[in-house]
Amino acid sequence: MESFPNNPITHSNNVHRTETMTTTNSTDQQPPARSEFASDFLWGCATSSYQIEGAGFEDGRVESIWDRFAATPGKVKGGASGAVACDHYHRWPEDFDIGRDLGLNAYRFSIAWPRIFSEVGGKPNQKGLDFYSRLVDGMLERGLQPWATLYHWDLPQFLQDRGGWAERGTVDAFLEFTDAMTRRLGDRVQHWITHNEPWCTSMIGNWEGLHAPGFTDFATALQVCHHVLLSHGKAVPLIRANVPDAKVGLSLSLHPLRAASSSPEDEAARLRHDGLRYRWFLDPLYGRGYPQATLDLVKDAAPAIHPGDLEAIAVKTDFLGVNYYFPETIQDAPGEGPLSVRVLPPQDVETTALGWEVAPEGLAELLACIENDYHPGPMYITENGSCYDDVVNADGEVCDVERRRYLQRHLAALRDVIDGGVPVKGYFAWSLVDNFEWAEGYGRRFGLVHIDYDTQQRTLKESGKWYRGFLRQE
Ligand code: IFM
Repeated sequence: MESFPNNPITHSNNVHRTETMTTTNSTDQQPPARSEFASDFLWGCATSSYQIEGAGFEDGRVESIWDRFAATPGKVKGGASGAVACDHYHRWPEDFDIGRDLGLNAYRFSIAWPRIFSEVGGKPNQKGLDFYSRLVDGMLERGLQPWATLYHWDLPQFLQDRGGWAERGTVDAFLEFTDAMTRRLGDRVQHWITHNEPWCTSMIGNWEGLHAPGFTDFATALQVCHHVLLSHGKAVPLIRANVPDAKVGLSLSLHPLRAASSSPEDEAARLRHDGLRYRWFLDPLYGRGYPQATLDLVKDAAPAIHPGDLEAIAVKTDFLGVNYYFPETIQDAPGEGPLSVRVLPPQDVETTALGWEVAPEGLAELLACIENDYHPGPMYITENGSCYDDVVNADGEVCDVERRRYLQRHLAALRDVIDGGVPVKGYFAWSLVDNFEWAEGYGRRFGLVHIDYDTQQRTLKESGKWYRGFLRQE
């Protein structure tokens, strides 16, 4: 689950500059065709371990912070957890067959750290390593290029018990995990994403308290964020040492930011929000350190930074993963949170079932901003998708026309921004299958494939059929 429109957060102060990069007015035209993208463009779907695997305590998997959080009354809607989820742990061959039949040429998955380590300094769990090895073989057999994410939020609880990401020692533990996985899979997996959405790991989990581990302390969140970025920076050379010709990056969740009005106050608020939501991540990753204006605002909540940390974080990467869902509108709100800003809920615009604005032009705007501001090299859309209240009809079909349209319009926007010169090399739809949507439980569906959680039956939705036709150029 991404930031909610009313959370205390939000994007770039360069939105106006997009005009020089691209045009974004063609998102409502004809659906795009695959032939309008480069022939080597990657077409994937993305998933994550805790959201789909299930098999909560099988084959030596230990408790994660999400197991603990989900077991805490009131934290997850309906008291749901990922204990069974889509039972992908056992049903992955069927899921990968669906991916192959869709015509995907890539698949993004994440590795559950609690399947690999059960104690600090322990030996990696052979059964956990073997599972991911089988998974990767299964992808390759079906023509799916594996894109492995090392951290998609399921921290082992034993590490949280020692302070979690707020503790510097967790960086070392992450490196042990990275080493184990890249040694085991590095002969077959070339593409590695160190972290998925550090914003969510740090801020939603430790400031907003809406995700595991559920803390509400801003200083803790900033320290967590620093350690997550540091662990990324330190993992990159390790991955390169273990994986021949590795391609390494990380995935950030980002939003284009709009000021609520043309008033100087709202514009200033947008810039403050931008400093934390966008520059706090991209500036250090691209060698500029944390933005001074934001450091001044957060004052004593600023993280402890050791000599050499910023150099480590600024390690050169091979790509940037961008997860895009919606734009944010920012209003000046004196005294509200450390930045005196408010993120407004969308008004008088089309939204998804989660209340997220549908704004394909925002994808183009965001990508053009990143390109203008940082020139990060190749970018991949590592997540983009929409939540709707899908139902299986009497004919056994899911007519999710809104999701199909969402997908078409976002791909059209992507085509246009690429035509405008922004180097995006692949697109991963979120998600292959409906899954555990974190604090929202199972009521929120993002999949191209419907899951009946009682029977585990998979049904390709209308949106999935359209993606299949698009990919197969039918
Ligand atoms: O389901 C999540 C995913 O885990 C991270 N990015 C946003 C998705 C939709 O909320």
